Amino acid sequence: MVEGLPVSVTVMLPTRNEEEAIGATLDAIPQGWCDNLEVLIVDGSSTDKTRAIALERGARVHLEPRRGYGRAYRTGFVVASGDIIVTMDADCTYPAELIPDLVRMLVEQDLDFITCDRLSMAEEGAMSGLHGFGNWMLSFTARLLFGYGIKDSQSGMWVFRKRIFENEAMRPTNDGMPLSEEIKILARRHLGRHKAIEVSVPYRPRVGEAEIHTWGDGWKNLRFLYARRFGLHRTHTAWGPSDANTDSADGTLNA
Ligand SMILES: Nc1nc2c(ncn2[C@@H]2O[C@H](COP(=O)(O)OP(=O)(O)OP(=O)(O)O)[C@@H](O)[C@H]2O)c(=O)[nH]1
Ligand SMILES: [Mg+2]
Repeated sequence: MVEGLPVSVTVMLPTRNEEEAIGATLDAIPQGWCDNLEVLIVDGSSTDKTRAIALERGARVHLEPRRGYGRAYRTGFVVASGDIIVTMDADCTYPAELIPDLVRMLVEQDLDFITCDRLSMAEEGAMSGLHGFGNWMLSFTARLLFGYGIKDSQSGMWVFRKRIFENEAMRPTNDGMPLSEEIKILARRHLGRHKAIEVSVPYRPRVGEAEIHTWGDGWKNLRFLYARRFGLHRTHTAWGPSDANTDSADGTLNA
């Protein structure tokens, strides 16, 4: 446990219908270890109780009705108030208890970006054989195409400084699941392997049902790697929130 790190941190979770897991995920986030901690849900118009449960627990909720995992992050990265951003899924899979240690590592080692590898320490049942193979395949392809040596290209837990996006080339372009591999590729390319590192963390079985479409998402991720490598990727929506988005922080959101 770390005491009083002099930093402001936003822990950000994209959510879409996670009522079974969001409460436990939020409860697992340690409190009181840094100057300022914002817990931010970027919700993609959940039709269940996700937003209500998050508000009940004091989290900030930003509503991003445009669909997509990447879309949620491309909004959240701009509206987050912290200087350091930590991301995780809202499904109890990532080790929230390690957040203070990871932030301390970022600060003390003067890093810009940490991505958390799940493949080395995944717990029994955390990843099906098919997902494990898909992850390996995508990570292998990413290593082959980009040579940046990331073990787990699909991990959704990153710890980084918000200011990395002041360089527009660092801003991920993909609105879907491929944003996850894209942000790591950009980090290694623009920040370098001394400032952008990978550490291994435990990974646990999911709580609640996933919306992931194994074959569809796997194919999109693979296709994106080639598109990004050969400059054929396109941005479909602009960086940052749209004016129509609502947020509990400014009182515009009605749960
Ligand atoms: N805002 C928003 N969040 C989303 C959307 N799609 C997925 N999410 C969230 O993004 C996170 C990652 O999605 P998951 O379904 O866990 O995907 P995954 O981790 O690849 O799949 P599992 O291994 O089965 O957990 C979860 O917290 C989802 O609730 C979306 O369209 N909008
Ligand atoms: Mg997940």
